[in-house]
Amino acid sequence: MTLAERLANYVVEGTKEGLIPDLEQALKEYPDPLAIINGPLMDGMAEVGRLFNDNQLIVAEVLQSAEVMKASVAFLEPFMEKSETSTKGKVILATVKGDVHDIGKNLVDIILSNNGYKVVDLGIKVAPADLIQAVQKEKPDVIGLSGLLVKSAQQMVVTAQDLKEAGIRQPILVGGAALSRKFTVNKIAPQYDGLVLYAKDAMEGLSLANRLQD
Ligand code: B1M
Repeated sequence: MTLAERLANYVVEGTKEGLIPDLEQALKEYPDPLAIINGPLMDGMAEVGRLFNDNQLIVAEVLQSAEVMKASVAFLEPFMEKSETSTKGKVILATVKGDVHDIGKNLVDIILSNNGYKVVDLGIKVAPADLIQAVQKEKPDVIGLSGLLVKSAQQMVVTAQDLKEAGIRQPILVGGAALSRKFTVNKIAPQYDGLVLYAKDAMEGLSLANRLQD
């Protein structure tokens, strides 16, 4: 197996045996740590999603794959580029109500934190009322919402409505597998008085946040 195949395979098999030496090797071969995550590790996750969908994996096995992904990101994080600039702005991050998926959100946290943002991570399954309370307390420049389930996309519509009703106007950045730019523009944005922006990945999330601060 090639290095890329082995890295994807750790995620698919949910095993960490040999993972760290291969990640060390990948750091020498790939342009940057994010290329390792977005490349072979995400390929592995896509395969896990496909197998799970096909009933060839059970939740417990997917959880092991998630552990491998998390361990890889934790190992690679210190090697990621960090900006020297002081805080560019504050971002509140949350996985929406009813959704436990947090690997993408945590990646957004790392990328934003490494690039000068103060991130307040509210965690998973965050109900609109808790989000509103945190926004009122923390007064962030951007509100970041993540969600991977189809029902999470709908939950983002509800969350945007609730934020609006609470008089909140800060820009909302949304991301996650079940979302699309079209859904964001047609379904979420009309429910909110401020800007609603869609990011397909963590790096796009960073560039959108940067544009908002300019
Ligand atoms: Co879940 N799961 N899962 N799962 N899981 C999916 C999402 C699914 C597509 C798998 C499938 O069936 N093919 C499917 C959703 C189906 C649907 O709604 N249409 C699914 C399901 C069904 C479920 C359960 C319902 C299963 C069950 O219990 N029967 C259950 C849901 C529980 C709940 O949430 N209430 C469940 C549970 C789990 C685990 C706990 C086992 C585990 C999550 C562990 C964890 O996160 N701590 C898990 C996993 C790992 C997956 C898959 C395989 C991988 C997700 C992942 O971590 N990807 C996933 C299939 C897939 O996506 N291929 C699947 C890697 C991660 C880096 O990508 O989060 O998409 P992602 O983030 C990307 C972008 O989306 C974006 O940036 C990242 C890349 O840079 N992004 C943002 C994300 N958030 C952003 C926010 C931003 C900006 C960009 O700004 C704020």
